[in-house]
Amino acid sequence: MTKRALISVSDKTGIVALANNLVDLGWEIISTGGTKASLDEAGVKSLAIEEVTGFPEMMDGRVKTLHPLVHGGLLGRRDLEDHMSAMAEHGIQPIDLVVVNLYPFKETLLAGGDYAEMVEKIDIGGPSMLRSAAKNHASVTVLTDPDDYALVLDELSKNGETSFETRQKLAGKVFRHTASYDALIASYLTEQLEVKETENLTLTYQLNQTMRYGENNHQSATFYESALPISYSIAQAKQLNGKALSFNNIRDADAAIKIARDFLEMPTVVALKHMNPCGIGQASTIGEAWDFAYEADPVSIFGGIIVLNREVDAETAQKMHEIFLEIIIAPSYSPEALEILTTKKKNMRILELDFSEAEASKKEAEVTGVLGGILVQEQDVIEEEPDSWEIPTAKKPTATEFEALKFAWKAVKFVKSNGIIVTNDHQTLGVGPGQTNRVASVKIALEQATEKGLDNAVLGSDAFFPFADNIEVIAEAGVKAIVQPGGSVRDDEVIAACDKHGIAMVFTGIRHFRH
Ligand code: 93A
Repeated sequence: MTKRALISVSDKTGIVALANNLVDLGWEIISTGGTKASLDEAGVKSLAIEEVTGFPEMMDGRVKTLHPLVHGGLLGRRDLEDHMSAMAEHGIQPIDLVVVNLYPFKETLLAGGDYAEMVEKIDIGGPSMLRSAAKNHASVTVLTDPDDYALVLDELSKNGETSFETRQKLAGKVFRHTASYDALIASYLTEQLEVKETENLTLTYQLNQTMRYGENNHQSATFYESALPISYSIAQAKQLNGKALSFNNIRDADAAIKIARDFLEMPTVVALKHMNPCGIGQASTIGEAWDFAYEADPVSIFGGIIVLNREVDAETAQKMHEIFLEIIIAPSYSPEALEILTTKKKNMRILELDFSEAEASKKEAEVTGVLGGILVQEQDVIEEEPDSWEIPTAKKPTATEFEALKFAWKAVKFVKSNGIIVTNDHQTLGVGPGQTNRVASVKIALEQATEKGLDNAVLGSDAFFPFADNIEVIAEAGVKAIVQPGGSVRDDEVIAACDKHGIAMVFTGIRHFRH
């Protein structure tokens, strides 16, 4: 019996060639309205769906393929006598190949489609045919992606049929495709209501790339990006030079980008190592901001991840070229800068990422994994109100100190807990990340900062000081202003220690743990 293929596609890429090849192989083509128009135009013969169902397409196409003559032809088991006789009794002819891609829901959403348009883009007949065909992959081949057309044509022309393995693989792809399609519709409809994203998260991710390895080279790893891309995320960065990004690169780059987007008001350079900032520098030019970020910790920056929030000029490129860096990310590079950076540095990863649409941190969902589950929380975003910070100490911060305290508070949020940072008003001077007791973090940050000199230096702590011992260490180093959330049962002792040493201390009332 003549084999039949049903083609009903929104994305018409490659279908003329596919249909032509199928006709040459002796197949009969059935197609729906718009698809048929494309095939007719190209001179490829096909049967209109109405000729198969005996029913007109109706309700603006809402009902076109939802018919037992279609679904019976897809679902009937070829290996069962009673299925075959039911088909014969009802005049159902088998359909052996389905080519369907769905209404462009995501594309319409990205293009700003209004609510009524979005509702019309909910495909019903397409997913139904895909499910029927995929369920019956014992006999039916199902194509959702133009990239797979060549493989199927190749098998058909060589063997007259596709292999079970290919049909099974394509069926799996169908359910991944419809699952993410449905998840996107679910998020869209849910978003219309004022519901917390963390309670209604529909995971709509698509494959971005498979990395050579994960955190270590015996771990395999894959990067999925959100089905609705964020323009300023690492997944969207354009790589101009160097080796592919590794698992650790992607995490570090993401962490650095998140910091950079909170410092957009001035030229800023963020240097990051192992998920912690090792230098943040802010200035009136990007070159000077680089100097500050570099001088913040010239040791840790070696092999670091650098994010600059303004175009990289030749002078800045020259300075960066002199040391070994793992990744550079910036909105753009002057041609000379790119030339300098790539000279003799084939491997250095240089990426372009447009920050123009980035805004300061938003309450996007943040996902982490645990064995057997995932944890979802909002990003750590809260409106900071320096004007209403409480100052419980006798000494009040000077205006210069207050500016530095604001900078320190913005930066310490990105340091792993227990996180301590020493800064002036435009540059980090010492970072003490991730120690299991706070006084150890204080010591690390102060030791680094002391080497550079403590001019106008202040100290920020991501969470309260549980004991006054921290203040003794800070006082001994000579730092004169502190910002921290407050709220410890021993706040009185901590305030008393500050008063004893003439230190000004600010309570923000907000904690910024980052584990
Ligand atoms: O509105 S639908 O859900 N109703 C249907 O019965 C139906 N059958 C196929 N949309 C339906 N389709 C979709 O139409 C396909 O999934 C494809 O996206 C599109 C192709 O239509 P045309 O060939 O008219 O361009």
